[in-house]
Amino acid sequence: MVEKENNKESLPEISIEQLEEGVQHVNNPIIGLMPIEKRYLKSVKEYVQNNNNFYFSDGEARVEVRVVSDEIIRVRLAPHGTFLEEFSYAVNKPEQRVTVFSFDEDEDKYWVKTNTVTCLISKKDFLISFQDNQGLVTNEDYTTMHWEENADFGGYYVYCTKKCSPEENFYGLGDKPTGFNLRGKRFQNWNTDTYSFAKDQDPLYRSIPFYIGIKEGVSYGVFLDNTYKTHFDFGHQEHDKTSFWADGGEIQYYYIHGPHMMDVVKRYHTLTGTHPLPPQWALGYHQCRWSYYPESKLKSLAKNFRERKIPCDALYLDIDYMDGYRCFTWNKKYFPDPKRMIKELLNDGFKTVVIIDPGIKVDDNYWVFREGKENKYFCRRSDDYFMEGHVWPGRCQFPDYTNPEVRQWWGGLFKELVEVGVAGVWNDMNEPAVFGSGTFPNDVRHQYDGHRGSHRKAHNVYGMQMVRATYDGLKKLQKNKRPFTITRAGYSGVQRYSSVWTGDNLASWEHLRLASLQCQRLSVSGVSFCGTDIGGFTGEPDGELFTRWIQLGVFTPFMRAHSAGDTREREPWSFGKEYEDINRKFIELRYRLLPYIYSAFWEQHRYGFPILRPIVMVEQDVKTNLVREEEFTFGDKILISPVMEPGQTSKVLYLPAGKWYDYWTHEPFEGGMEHTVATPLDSMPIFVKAGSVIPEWPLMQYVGEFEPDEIKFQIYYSDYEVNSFYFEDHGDTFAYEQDIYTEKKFVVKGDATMLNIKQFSEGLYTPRYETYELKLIGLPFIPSKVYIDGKEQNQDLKFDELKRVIIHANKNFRNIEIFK
Ligand code: MIG
Repeated sequence: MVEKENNKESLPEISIEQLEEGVQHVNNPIIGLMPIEKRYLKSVKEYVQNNNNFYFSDGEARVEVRVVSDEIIRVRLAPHGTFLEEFSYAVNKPEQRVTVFSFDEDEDKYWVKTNTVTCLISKKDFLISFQDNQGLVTNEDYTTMHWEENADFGGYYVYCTKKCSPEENFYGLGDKPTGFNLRGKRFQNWNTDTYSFAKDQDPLYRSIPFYIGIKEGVSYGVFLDNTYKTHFDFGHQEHDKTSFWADGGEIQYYYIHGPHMMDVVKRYHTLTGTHPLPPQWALGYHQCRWSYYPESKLKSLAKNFRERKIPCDALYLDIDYMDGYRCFTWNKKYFPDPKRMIKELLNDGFKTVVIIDPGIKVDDNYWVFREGKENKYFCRRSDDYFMEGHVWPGRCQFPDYTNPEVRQWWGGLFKELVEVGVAGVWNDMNEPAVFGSGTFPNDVRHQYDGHRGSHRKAHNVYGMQMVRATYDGLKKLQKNKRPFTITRAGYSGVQRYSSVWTGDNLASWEHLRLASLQCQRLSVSGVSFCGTDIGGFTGEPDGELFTRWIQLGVFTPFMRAHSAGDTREREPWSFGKEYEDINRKFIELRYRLLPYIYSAFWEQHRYGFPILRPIVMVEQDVKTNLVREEEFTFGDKILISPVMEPGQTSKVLYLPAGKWYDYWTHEPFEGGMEHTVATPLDSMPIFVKAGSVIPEWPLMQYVGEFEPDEIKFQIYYSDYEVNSFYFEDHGDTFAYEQDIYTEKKFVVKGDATMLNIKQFSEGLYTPRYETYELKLIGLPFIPSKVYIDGKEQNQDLKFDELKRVIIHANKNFRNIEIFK
């Protein structure tokens, strides 16, 4: 299959350099070439307070400072004094969540103060800065916010320039395929289909205008909620300035206080939401390819997984399952009876996920096109012509997903797919991508939920609104079953509707490294449910690269192998027995750890914890020269240092402060230092934090194959107190919203002669199993007595070959004591 050469040209635009030089010339039809100047705020002349909103004016321009919560303050700029209507696709509920704040002024400045943050506005020069309650300045303007009139479209280019201190580092911004620290670099956000993207290529598929700064060990965040093309410069043009700007709309940013990076990310989640719980099967292994067809091919794929005993939960249908690439249709030659086929796959434990693109074929005999045409659901150009472009089906028109009525219609289109049993939907090409031109022209109009705008404003949210419509539609049609969706494009907040994958990567060792970086970065940017095309989309991995990618994939929240149509077969067994056995071992590991992985999803959903945590997040004051960027923790208990080089037999890694255990050998390791560990192909460095309680399932070939009759917990001895969470529920409904779940907290602490494990429970779910198997790892003494809830037990307390002591307890135990 030939990939269309497309989407690579960028749109005509005014060069950033021109803009940054401060003066540019635009061709005004009436007066010819005229200079456009950047204009800056002057002195503050007056202020008005309205509840938690403070308005400062220099006589013409106005600035709004809003106390959003104790730790979040929003700043907006209206160059001519009138703010745009309050509306955001990213921020769920912009309402106030705080009661205590104060306002004061002295000769030089005003200050708006909450318990944690003070926002200072200097009277003379209108500079804004933020301090913590100890008076430490975390973030301050270098120049005042400024703007430039945009004569072509109306509105303004809007800018904010902050001081950047020599020690300051920057993180976030979503899917950027670059080193973890963004310092010294410049980026833009404009969702772009980037087939076979390269390291450092920018922009890619998603726009997440949110970054985290760490200065002198203190973290803060800035979320620029602006959907136009946005730009970020982290000390690139000038080493002492961090700037962000947008090609339209408002400067509207949220300052989010830390002091820890984790606090910042959690608070960013309070603004933009978290992932709903995915159906549990979606955390299993997914097998995808462009494309598996016809039916016999899919069937033999399924058979292979079961016969070879390689666990798998989902199989994908890429664009060829459709009739001439018409969405919501089937190619009946390849798939004569989809309902029967999907049912048969399901009986064997496989869910079927299908791709749906936004381009609707212009064809009056095609019901989706007719409905869209009759109801005026497709996007139109400024002069009312329909927006037409070529994608897979040929000439297409495109629904305006920024119109709630269109979203409603779109959601309903999934009715038949749900009826035939499709379990998940994959939204592709929604940057939106168009062959040849790349994307829509800027003059395309969008309804924008009643806040009309051109494509300049709607481009970056188009894909997010598409997958939102998809998610909401599925949720309704599936009657309280959790939808599974995956999207390529997105904007801040997309996590409320979907998982994402990083797009068309390459089968190379460099891309394996990028996979780790991109997923970590997405995770701290609000999109934890992410993954990469395991093995690389284009090009050919060898067995070693594929296996190393599977190993990393076990620890990416979304685990899917995918490959382009013109590549060789890419299944876990495609590279020969040696690799197949290792791939199986690691996919099995994923399935054993599913209850741990699921619990991490719950912590993300409920508390806003990112699932992947870079080492700088785990240990904010870590010496950066010790950090290997590919290393991260999954949840807060398991650390992974994936192997990133061919032929590598050992690697040096860093363990953050504290005590750790080698997952494979149970050998204890000291943290706060580097270690050299062996990395044979059939292994990968995995470490567990002392004090952890890690739940494991018995091995299943797919989620729900059987109900476990016992949950196993690996309990790692610690001489300091450590808490662990464990979550369980039905796994595929929204009953958890009515408290039908169980959240357990374990508290582990030991000393030289005893180990104590406490359990606390919350929620209304009762699992069917009765007992736990507890594997005690790292005991520094030979145990002789066990008490469960005060009663001495008669259990065998011998060490097994892996130096573990295994005991059993009722699932409702409250307190276990193990004595020397
Ligand atoms: O123009 O559906 O990124 O995962 O297999 C290419 C075919 C369209 C791009 C996606 C890729 C998918 C492919 N799609």
